[in-house]
Amino acid sequence: MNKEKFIKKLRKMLQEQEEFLSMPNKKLPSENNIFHRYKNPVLTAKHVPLHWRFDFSHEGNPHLLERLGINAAFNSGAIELHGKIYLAVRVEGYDRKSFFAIAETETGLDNFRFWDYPVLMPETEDPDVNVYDMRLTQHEDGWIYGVFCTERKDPTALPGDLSSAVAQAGIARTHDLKTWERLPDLKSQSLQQRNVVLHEEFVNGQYAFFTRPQDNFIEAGQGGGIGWALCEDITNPFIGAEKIIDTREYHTIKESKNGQGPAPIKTEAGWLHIAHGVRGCAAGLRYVIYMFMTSLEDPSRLIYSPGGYFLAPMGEERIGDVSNVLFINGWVKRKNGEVLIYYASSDTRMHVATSTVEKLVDYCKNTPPDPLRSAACVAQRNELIAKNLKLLKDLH
Ligand code: M1P
Repeated sequence: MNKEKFIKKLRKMLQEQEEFLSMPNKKLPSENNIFHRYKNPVLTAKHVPLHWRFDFSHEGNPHLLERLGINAAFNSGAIELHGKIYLAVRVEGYDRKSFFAIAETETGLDNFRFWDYPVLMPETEDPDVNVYDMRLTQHEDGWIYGVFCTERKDPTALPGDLSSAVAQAGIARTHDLKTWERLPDLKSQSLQQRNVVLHEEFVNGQYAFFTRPQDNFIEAGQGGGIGWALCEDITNPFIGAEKIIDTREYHTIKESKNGQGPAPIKTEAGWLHIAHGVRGCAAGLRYVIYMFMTSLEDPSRLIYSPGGYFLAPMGEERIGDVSNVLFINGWVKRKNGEVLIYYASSDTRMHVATSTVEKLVDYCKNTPPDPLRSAACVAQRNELIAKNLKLLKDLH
């Protein structure tokens, strides 16, 4: 391609991407009056700046070929700072390595723009092979913490085993999402950890973590569910025994595993939690999003546990790199009580759903818990039906 054509093509690509990025999103009618989905994903691989992918020099790349492809933009932490929404996005290259990048928007719903460079995350003396799924916590100590999964090859893997890995919780902190200080990885009594989240408040003068003890890289195994543990010193982070606060149960949406989403939101009625639950089926694992609440006095005490899922993969959300997955590690409570729920679908893209603190608390308090058996579910539903039929009679 001659230089003139090259420049014309590059300009066209930049303009087309700008049009794509500035496309307004559309709120969809709610099917359950609890939350609204939106028409378009808020972030995809296509949102990543072209200067991350192509070499723009005519001399070095006369055909304007892509040099470093991006596979996906998903599982993002979220925070509101000075009225803007920032997502700490898990961006994955064609080479299967993930890294973090910040995307910002004024609206929270569309027009997300990645910063010019991905996050430069410092490493510990034991380099990370892969990092992902950052939860952002604005802690009362004044720092913004990013707690994420750091994955490394299992040093005990047999020769030829190039899959066994070890997952632990990496911890970093920042004031501006630009410069990060890396702290040592969390040390716990569990063999592996993923989906670890820092609570925003001190508890008994200590840092508090939601954890997910697991026996190996994939399976929670003996790890009974979402755990909780205190830590005296975040710069030397050790936790002792983990208390399981939200257990896995047989024949439920979280029978295989579960994991805390972002840090819980404080409400007058208690701490509002959102999490993912996993079950097995003929199509593989199915990941859905569910909610629960814990007590204000003791954030590790479960007080409401609505049965079933809150959000499950729907339409195009069902398909992607790892299909049948909804995953969440970011949400934002705005001053007006609105909640922006950032969820990822099928390890591929990011979406937003909106609700309010009032509705989500109502949902948690008044949705009946999972009665765990078909007959008990029928009894539960019949109670609702009988009540409604009576009310309908009065209506006519
Ligand atoms: O592929 C689905 C998800 O699998 C893992 O979550 P969990 O540890 O609960 O199984 C994570 O790798 C997550 O990033 C991924 O979305």
